[in-house]
Amino acid sequence: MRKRALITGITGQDGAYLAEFLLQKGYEVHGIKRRSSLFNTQRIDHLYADPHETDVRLFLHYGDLSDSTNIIRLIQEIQPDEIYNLGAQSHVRVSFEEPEYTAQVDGLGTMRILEAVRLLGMTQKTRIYQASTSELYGLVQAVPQSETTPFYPRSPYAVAKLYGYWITVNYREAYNMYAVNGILFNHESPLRGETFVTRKITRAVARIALGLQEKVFLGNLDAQRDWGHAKDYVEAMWLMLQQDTPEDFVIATGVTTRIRDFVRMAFDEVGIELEFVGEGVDEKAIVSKCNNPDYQLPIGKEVVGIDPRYFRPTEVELLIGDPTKANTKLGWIPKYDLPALVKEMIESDLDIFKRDQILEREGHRPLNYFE
Ligand code: NDP
Ligand code: GDR
Repeated sequence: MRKRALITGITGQDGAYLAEFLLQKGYEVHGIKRRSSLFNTQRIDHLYADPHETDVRLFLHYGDLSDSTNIIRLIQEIQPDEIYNLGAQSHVRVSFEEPEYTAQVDGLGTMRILEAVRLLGMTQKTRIYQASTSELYGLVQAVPQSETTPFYPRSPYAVAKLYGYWITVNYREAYNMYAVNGILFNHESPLRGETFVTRKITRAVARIALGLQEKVFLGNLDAQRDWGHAKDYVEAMWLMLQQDTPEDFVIATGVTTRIRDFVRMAFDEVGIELEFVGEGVDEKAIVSKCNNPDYQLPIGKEVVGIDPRYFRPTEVELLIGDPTKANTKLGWIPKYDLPALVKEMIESDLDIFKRDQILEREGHRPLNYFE
């Protein structure tokens, strides 16, 4: 029998990579998408086949994690063997602006999935993956952070995810369910949302190099993140649901990098060397060398500035994960390192914005224009 998976958040970065991964493994994949006034399935359109064709294995359903009745009905109809709960208001900065909604979806939404499986009598049939996060560690207690490091969340997002983490553990213990937390550290890709820092940087570097944008404004350049590739991380999610006993795992690379150094690496990728000058909100980055004749940026040109709007009321300064348990028990070893990730993201954004450059030259409004 073909396995059936249900993915919440299938239209997001991880949902898209996971759907592709599971389809390749032969699964029938069901995804929940939100109703939106515009199409929101761009990341999975290449996987979607006309429902009238034969051997269709990807199905999309309208739904929302804030709607219990919808969640219960979908789980009942689909009867999934595996549920991947990836749906979330996933932006940490935004969670300070929308704390209640974030708690509804990221916290209670997790409980809705677990409770639906319990109410429907499916506790021994359906395995559940909960998208937990390194944001749970928050204020540094110890490094590197492992499955036993204490949590100290630093944002409404992290507090909501803390509830999601513990309600998953509780349902596992109370009802003998196969429900696990993947404590995933930051993972990025060309499909990363445009307002997360890595993608914001790679988009800006591509646009600056192509002469479509003057400079980019960022927030805290001193924060350190353990960045991996989303493609590697969705494999770990699947592995976590294939074990004999349900357990929680940290998924990370074990290498941490400052935001400032990610900026430097991204500009390096297009042959532009930077020098950072000034301190705090007065810090900026200027071009110190331009080795690429295609991108004519003058020495001394300011390409990065600081905008305090991007600072967070409480920040997570240092994340560095210890993936030993995943390495040994799951046999999970990431294939990408940070330089390969940066290269792939820059190449993809250059490709996107070269198309915009052509449109602009021909007097049309670029398709991807927004800051
Ligand atoms: P994205 O922001 O790219 O995707 C989030 C998904 O959730 C989108 O499909 C979004 O739909 C959907 N969603 C948002 N609100 C709701 C709602 N109310 N009901 C149902 N679905 C909703 O996140 P990622 O793919 O990067 O992350 C996936 C999960 O993993 C998230 O839970 C995130 O918090 C968590 N996580 C991510 C990490 C990372 O580094 N990427 C690290 C650790 C954890 P729409 O497309 O319509 O907005
Ligand atoms: P994060 O990712 O908060 O770690 O959450 P994000 O890329 O938003 O921020 C990383 C760090 O960069 C600093 N920063 C900026 N961030 C943004 N977004 N924009 C800026 O201009 C900017 N300048 C500096 C931030 O202050 C922060 O320190 C991500 C999300 O995917 C979560 O859903 C997930 O749980 C965690 O990763 C692990």
